[in-house]
Amino acid sequence: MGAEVKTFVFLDLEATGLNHDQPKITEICLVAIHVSSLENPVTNESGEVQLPRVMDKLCLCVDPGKPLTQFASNITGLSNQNLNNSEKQKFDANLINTINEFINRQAKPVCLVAHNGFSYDFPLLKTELQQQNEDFPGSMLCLDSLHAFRSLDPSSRYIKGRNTLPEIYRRYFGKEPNDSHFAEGDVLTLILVFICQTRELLEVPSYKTWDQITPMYS
Ligand code: DCM
Ligand code: MG
Repeated sequence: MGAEVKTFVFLDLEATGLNHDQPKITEICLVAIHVSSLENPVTNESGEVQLPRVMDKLCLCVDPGKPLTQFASNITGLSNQNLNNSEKQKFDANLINTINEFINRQAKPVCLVAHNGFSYDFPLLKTELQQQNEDFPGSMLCLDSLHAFRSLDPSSRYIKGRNTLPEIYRRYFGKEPNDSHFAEGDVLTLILVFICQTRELLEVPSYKTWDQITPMYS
């Protein structure tokens, strides 16, 4: 199913907390990359994989309209205070329009990719869309890179801390990722590790369609 995907839209959300907190989004980042760039990675003089030159990015901060947990605020650097001081807008019909326009500019079919996306980012995004009486097309593809990396690494499936984004990044690049828990930082880290294994990741059958995603809460 995934073989004909033309554009991968890497996605990360920051939010007020975890699933049981019924979180609201505080930041969203989408970075769209054509499959040709993923399949032909560029390396620097030291042989280290680089981000593709051609990337479309959409990164926005959002007023969640509810308190962040102290922990979420500590790790993301976002707070009700700094979001309010900058007069950020809520996750509203305009934002959904902006996201749709961004996705519609990409060569289709498009597949959304998020790390732990099936458990967190996609259900939360679906909840936010449905709260505005909106949704993505049910046929839109999505892929959870955590599931895909786990399928490449079945023996270590249940090792605690294995295949988290920072752990995979440290394994491939031998250093800490930049800007963890910033939506853009997490997306760029995801793209870099994805590029290291694109071919293998796209061979594991881990796609869902958007209509298979259940909202986190309603
Ligand atoms: N989050 C949390 N507690 C954690 C990890 C994450 O409350 N231990 C919430 C806040 C983050 C969001 O999940 O904004 C997304 O996580 P991440 O930054 O890993 O993408
Ligand atoms: Mg993040």
